[in-house]
Amino acid sequence: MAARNLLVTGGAGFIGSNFVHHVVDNTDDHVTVLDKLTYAGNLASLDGLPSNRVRFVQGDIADAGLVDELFSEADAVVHYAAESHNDNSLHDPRPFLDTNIVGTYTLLEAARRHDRRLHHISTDEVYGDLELDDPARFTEATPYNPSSPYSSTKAASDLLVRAWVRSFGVRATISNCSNNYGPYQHVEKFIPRQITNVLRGIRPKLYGKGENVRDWIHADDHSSAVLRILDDGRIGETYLIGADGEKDNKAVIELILELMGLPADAYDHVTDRAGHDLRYAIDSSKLRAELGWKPQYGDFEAGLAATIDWYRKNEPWWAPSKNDVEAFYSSKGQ
Ligand code: NAD
Ligand code: TDX
Repeated sequence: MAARNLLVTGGAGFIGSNFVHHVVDNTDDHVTVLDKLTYAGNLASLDGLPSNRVRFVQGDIADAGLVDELFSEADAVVHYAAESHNDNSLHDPRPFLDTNIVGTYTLLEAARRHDRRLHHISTDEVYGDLELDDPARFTEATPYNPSSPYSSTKAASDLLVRAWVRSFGVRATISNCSNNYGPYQHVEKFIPRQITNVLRGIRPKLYGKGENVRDWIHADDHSSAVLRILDDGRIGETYLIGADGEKDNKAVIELILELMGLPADAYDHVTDRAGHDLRYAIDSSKLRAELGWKPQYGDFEAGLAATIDWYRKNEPWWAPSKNDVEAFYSSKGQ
């Protein structure tokens, strides 16, 4: 395939920056990152990438003029930018509406004007949650039933994409992925919070009883799936991305403690999240059968050990956010 100019929104965030590294390592494509650098964006996540392949533009996806200019220069757009943290959405939902809904609308209008291929990144949380003892997993046919302000704005953005495909012929695809882990994840999120707590001598914090199940996938596997969909996905289709990684939160916190050389019970139970989704689980058969994708990081324990190692070696990357994040959580008894 000829080298493309990709516009990647949210490319200074966790999954977006992993995708930019993946593109540079696995294709000849050039990348322009459009990122507002909110508290969640970190330019250091793009350190070491070649300047003749990756360009950074600071800006808001809801800035129609800037978006218009960048779309005119791009062959295809991969849209990661979002307000992404459920706990923040319970505290202050407004930025979630502005970025996840109005921002996505702004990109869709530009895709329509410039007739550009757009891939929209979304989450399994749009489907709500499953019971712990339910053998079912989410599929592309599962009805939308989001629980939190975050997941409801992601659901809204998915529905806007579908409407712009059907009404205006925009060439878009959607993927809904399960919980990602790996390097460059903000310390507000579950796994990096616990790893950096241990590194700081703070006890890890488990919400409620910790029975909630998440379906973990390495961020690099998410990236390879997105590239497959961008290359060969059918326009207008939704693909679920997952790697059969279901684990309850208690098991994950115990594994982190063991891998870091501490007793498995050296953590605190704290106030549960309001409306806390019980279980997510993805059936990714469609993506695997149609596009021949499969995950490379089959061993969660090995992937987690490598992630712990990354946080050990990259304290300057995460240290500036750590105190503010812990102050926010402790103000809520978490
Ligand atoms: P993140 O919070 O780490 O990164 C989001 C990035 O978007 C940041 O760099 C931020 O500066 C940027 N951004 C926010 N508002 C912006 C705006 N208005 N204009 C331009 N840039 C803006 O999030 P993440 O965990 O990397 O998630 C990326 C995407 O993947 C999101 O769409 C999220 O819904 C989706 N997703 C995440 C997960 C997960 O496990 N983290 C799972 C499935 C889907
Ligand atoms: O300190 C904590 N203790 C704890 O028990 C934190 C921060 C979280 N938790 C629990 C809540 C969840 O059950 O761990 C689980 C994972 O929490 P998060 O990392 O906040 O992720 P989650 O709410 O599951 O959402 C994530 O996956 C789907 C991403 O943040 C979303 O952007 C994505 O859409």
